[in-house]
Amino acid sequence: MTMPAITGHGVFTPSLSISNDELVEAFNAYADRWNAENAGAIAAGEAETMTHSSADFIFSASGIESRYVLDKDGVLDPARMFPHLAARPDDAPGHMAEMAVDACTKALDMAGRAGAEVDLVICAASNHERAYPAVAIEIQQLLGAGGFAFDMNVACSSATFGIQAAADMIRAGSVKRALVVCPEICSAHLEWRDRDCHFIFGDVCTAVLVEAAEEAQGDHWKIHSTRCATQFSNNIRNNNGFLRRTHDQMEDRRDMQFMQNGRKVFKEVLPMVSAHILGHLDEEGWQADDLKRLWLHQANKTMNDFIGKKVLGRVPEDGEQPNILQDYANTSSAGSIIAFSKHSDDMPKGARGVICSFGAGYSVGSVLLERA
Ligand code: CO8
Repeated sequence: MTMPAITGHGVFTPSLSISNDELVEAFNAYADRWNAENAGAIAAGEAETMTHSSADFIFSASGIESRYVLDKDGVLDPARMFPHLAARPDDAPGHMAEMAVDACTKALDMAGRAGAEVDLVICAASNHERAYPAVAIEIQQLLGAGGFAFDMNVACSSATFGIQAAADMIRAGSVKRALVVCPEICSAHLEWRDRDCHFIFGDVCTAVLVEAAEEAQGDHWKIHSTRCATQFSNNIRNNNGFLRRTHDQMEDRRDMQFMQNGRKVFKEVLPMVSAHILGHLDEEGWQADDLKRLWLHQANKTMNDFIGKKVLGRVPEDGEQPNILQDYANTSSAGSIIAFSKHSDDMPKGARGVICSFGAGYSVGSVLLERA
């Protein structure tokens, strides 16, 4: 059977970033304004004082130091706390398509391929700019790709689920060359006015090119096997579907943005992920010792430390389980692919590793790779 491979990868990183200190300064200014505006209700016991955020808390609870964003001014304006990202007119490329073309072009260049040689584009992300036409079809057109394209959404696991879909189609012979692209504009569905989560997310786009290993024109990563799993949970949820209207008032729109019960997610997802990776290795006859690198979903450093230790049976050595969340924060589906893209080129031929994403759904996806 055809062995699929990742032959190119690329990351689009926005030019703007927000440090924890900048973020906390804006949040605290917003909280002070809110407390002043609601002083009467607070005094009457009808509202609670909004508490300040803290850069020390953010770093110690998550490992995040900074995040990239498409717009900084709107997020840091205490009177707004939301990015300036106007919907694009119908005759202009969308924000997601623009980021995607940048990341895809990098992936194609690495693989020595042109857009016209691609016959499948999967735009896999945790939120899409519009319902239809599929963003993936716009990306297909901008790249001059053929074949077909579609959007998919499995929240943080979108990239690995997309890679499984692409790899399966290449094995089956229904496509020759697929781009799995993950444009994540998390800043536009994050509530920057909520102290519990305002620090978690950032914007980015990743892309991987998947084709038959025998077609690779240079170094590549054989996709030995993929494994996806889901289990319903409301602990990470966004209700912004087409049955809902968007309001400007915080009360009305809050559940139409990212909501989570972070503690529960932490507790419930950790055992699910380590068991998933160990089960996948076992099925393929791989040992944990075979893994030279773990490119994990980038949500929380403590979470990744735990998973790495559980899978390897020891504390991972420096570089074995690279984190990028200190610079990028949680970028949903893109996180594990950024880690892979930035921390894989040094590995020798024959080295093995696993990409693993996990998140809302719950969902977990793993991809077993070997350098070739
Ligand atoms: N500053 C200061 N103190 C704070 C702050 C803050 N900003 N926030 C909370 N605190 C305080 C709380 O008030 C609390 O104080 P007290 O104990 O006195 O009540 C204390 O800190 C502890 O609060 P928490 O229990 O909330 O804090 P944790 O230590 O649990 O850390 C985390 C919170 C970081 C959220 C942690 O629970 C976590 O990382 N959980 C896992 C989360 C996770 O993996 N989620 C995955 C979501 S991503 C996903 O699936 C994709 C979704 C789609 C993308 C969405 C894009 C927008």
